Amino acid sequence: MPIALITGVAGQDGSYLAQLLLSKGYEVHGIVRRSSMLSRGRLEQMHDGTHEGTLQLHYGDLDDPIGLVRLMQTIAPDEVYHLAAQSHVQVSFDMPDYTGSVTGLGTMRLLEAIRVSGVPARFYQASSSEMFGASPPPQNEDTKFHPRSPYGVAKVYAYWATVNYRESYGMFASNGILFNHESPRRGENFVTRKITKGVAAILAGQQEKLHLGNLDAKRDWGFAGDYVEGMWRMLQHHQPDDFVVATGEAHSVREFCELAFGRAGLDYEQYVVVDERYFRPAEVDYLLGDPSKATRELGWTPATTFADLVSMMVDADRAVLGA
Ligand code: NAP
Ligand code: F7E
Repeated sequence: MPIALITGVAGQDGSYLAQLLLSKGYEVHGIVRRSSMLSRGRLEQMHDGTHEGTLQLHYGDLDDPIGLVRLMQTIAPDEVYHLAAQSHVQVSFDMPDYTGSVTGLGTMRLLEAIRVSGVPARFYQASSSEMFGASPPPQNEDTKFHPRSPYGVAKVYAYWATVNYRESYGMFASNGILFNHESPRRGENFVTRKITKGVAAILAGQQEKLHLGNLDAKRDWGFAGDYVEGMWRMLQHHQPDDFVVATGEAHSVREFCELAFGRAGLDYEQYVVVDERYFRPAEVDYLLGDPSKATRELGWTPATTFADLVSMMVDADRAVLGA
């Protein structure tokens, strides 16, 4: 039975990936922080009787390098999926130093923990389309990086650390350059979930308006459940490499609002208020991924359409509030 270790297992992607690996018969280990308690709700959703095996949780932090070495020695994983990060772009402007330490250096610490422990694990790095930032669309594996936030800068560092350990030590280390992916388990302060939760709260009479920032930004939004399959495929590939995972379709925040409110029979223009508090010091205007390499070499394609994703998220938030 292969052994997998997931950092950030309590996050959106971690919960879907753990679910996928358990269904494939893996022994799955996850790293959580003591404060992860609140977000373990996502993991509860896995105990629905459809998954074989159990998820074993371990305390750890990307800020604790010795602890990471100890975990590597104890678990001796075959595959490490590194998903933990300070992952919010706007927050990274407020906490640039912290974001650099966790999201950037934290990746180097984990790579070094694998190397010094001598465990021959395959390594997946959760790289991001935010590394492309201001580079015009469509973006693929050859597009120049031009990050527009401390988060994007930290992810560029982590990307190159991954390539460097591959080249220096022959490690099987791959970057998945994932474009935005969402789900009913998405953190509540990312724009898609903020909108779908807002729609449900308005319907339930708990909220009158929804305050948002830049409605004109365009993103290539896919479903997280589809994207974790791409992560797994990268580590089963015959060689380590870097891959874009995206849908190849972009929509604006405004279009997301239109569809989400429309799903509930509402007109977004009646409820959405543009609020400068949510504008960023530098914006990423247009991300549109070209996933043709992942399709060609990994046989990966997204299964969920944009309209289905929006409906899934609105319906889930309405169900929570009974609205
Ligand atoms: P998420 O929901 O924010 O999950 C991130 C996880 O990292 C959380 O479980 C968090 O733990 C953990 N974490 C944060 N700081 C940590 C630390 N110092 N030590 C250990 N764990 C720590 O993110 P996601 O959406 O699942 O994304 C997964 C990864 O993919 C992230 O690296 C993100 O940057 C990257 N990514 C995401 C997208 C996307 O659209 N979702 C696109 C491209 C790349 P707590 O629960 O304790 O807070
Ligand atoms: O913003 C605009 C905002 O925070 C999307 C992370 O998973 O994907 C994510 O980063 C767009 C931006 O995601 C609000 O200005 C408008 O243009 O949902 P977001 P993000 O910044 O694209 C990448 C690929 C990652 O790697 C990251 O980890 O929406 N926007 N109004 C707003 N955004 C937020 N959060 N809140 C608003 O009120």
